[in-house]
Amino acid sequence: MLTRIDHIGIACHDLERTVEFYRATYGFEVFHREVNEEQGVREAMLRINGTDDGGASWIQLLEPVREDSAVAKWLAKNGEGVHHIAFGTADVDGDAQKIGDKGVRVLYDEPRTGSMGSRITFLHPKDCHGVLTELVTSAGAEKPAA
Ligand code: CMX
Ligand code: CO
Repeated sequence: MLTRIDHIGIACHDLERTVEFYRATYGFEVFHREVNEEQGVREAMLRINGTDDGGASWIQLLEPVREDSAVAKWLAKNGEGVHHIAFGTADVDGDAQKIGDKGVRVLYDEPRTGSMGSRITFLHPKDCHGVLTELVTSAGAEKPAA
């Protein structure tokens, strides 16, 4: 069961300048940074609020580290902006299976590694009314779905 908006992924050309905008404008601080080589991104996670399923909602700022990455390709076509949304679940495997059974293309056979040791998969934007949609189970403890 999807129980929160886990994050909104925002593609940018310059991670440090974008981090500074979010800090100076809204007061959001960086909680975590990492490079995800598999996804081809350098990212900063800004923690916005906790959620009642035991997780949290984040802004994920993304700068490509490779020209052949999904984010680099998207930036070249669209410029900076909202790249994807992510829903949080305690069971990414089960939810991906259920959503795939409805005819929505799930991009990975098995979830891959996302921010902070989470497990992630993606739904094809063309099957989701134009929205690239991620499903994520965080590495931290979450309350089991009621
Ligand atoms: N949102 C909405 N539509 C998108 C999109 C996005 N982020 N990315 C691509 N599309 C659309 C394109 O506009 C294009 O539409 P048209 O055919 O109408 O022009 C179509 O999807 C195909 O796009 P493309 O540019 O040819 O790109 P690809 O098919 O090579 O890749 C996708 C698209 C979704 C398969 C690829 O971006 C992907 O695998 N994404 C998942 C991984 C990812 O995004 N990682 C970065 C984030 C990591 C993280 O969150 O941790
Ligand atoms: Co994401």
